[in-house]
Amino acid sequence: MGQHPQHIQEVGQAEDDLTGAPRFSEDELEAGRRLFSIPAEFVVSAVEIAGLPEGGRREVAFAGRSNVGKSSLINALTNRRALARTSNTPGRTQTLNYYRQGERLYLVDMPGYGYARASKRAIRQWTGLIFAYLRGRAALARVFLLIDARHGIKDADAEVMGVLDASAVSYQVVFTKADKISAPELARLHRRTAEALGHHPAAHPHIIATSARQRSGLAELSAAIAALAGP
Ligand SMILES: Nc1nc2c(ncn2[C@@H]2O[C@H](COP(=O)(O)OP(=O)(O)OP(=O)(O)O)[C@@H](O)[C@H]2O)c(=O)[nH]1
Ligand SMILES: [Mg+2]
Repeated sequence: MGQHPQHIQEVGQAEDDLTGAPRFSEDELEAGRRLFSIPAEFVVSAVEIAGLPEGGRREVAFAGRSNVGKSSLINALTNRRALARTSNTPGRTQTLNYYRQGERLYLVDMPGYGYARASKRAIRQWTGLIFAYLRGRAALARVFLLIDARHGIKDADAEVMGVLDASAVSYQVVFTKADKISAPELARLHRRTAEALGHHPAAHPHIIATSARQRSGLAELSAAIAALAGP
């Protein structure tokens, strides 16, 4: 089944918690608070890989289907209402947007995938950019793969997971819009998704459930990001 004991134990720990959030120590949570107490700053919007910043910082990217809540989650994490542009209309973010967070880290807001109503040319351009970035960015410490809590993993997500597995890029699932479903539904989704992740070698076994609207799960996600930024 591809599930090793450590995986089962970690998932089991999180299952008691209705948010599905992994448990972090007080020190880890404090590191998260400290990192995000520094104001984030916009750096660049890149339309091609050649336009990405160089210079030794690590980065974490927020990937997911169109409209899943990537930009909203970045705003919630950084405590800014409109650092990243959000919209009801899918396809809002069309470039790789870099935000400096503290001394060592970039947050990267990505265009959404799986949005069928854009022009063929636009879809080709975004998809090319997304996949080239995910496959080949050495500075990328982890991809946070955002999954809408109402929908779970869709085909377009599974395709991206396959690419990340094949490229050995570490990724972690983050549920968004947890405010839209009940606690038992969230617990069920968590179990089902954790089981699916057991088949994906590059997937982190912990899932973090968030709501940008209710500001839930942000402390845990901040702690996970701070751990990647290093001391
Ligand atoms: N209920 C609820 N709605 C949310 C939440 N996060 C985002 N939304 C809504 O979802 C819609 C899309 O949010 P965005 O943050 O723009 O989504 P995105 O993934 O950046 O979308 P693209 O850039 O188009 O790929 C907006 O109408 C948000 O208000 C949440 O936690 N709860
Ligand atoms: Mg966006």
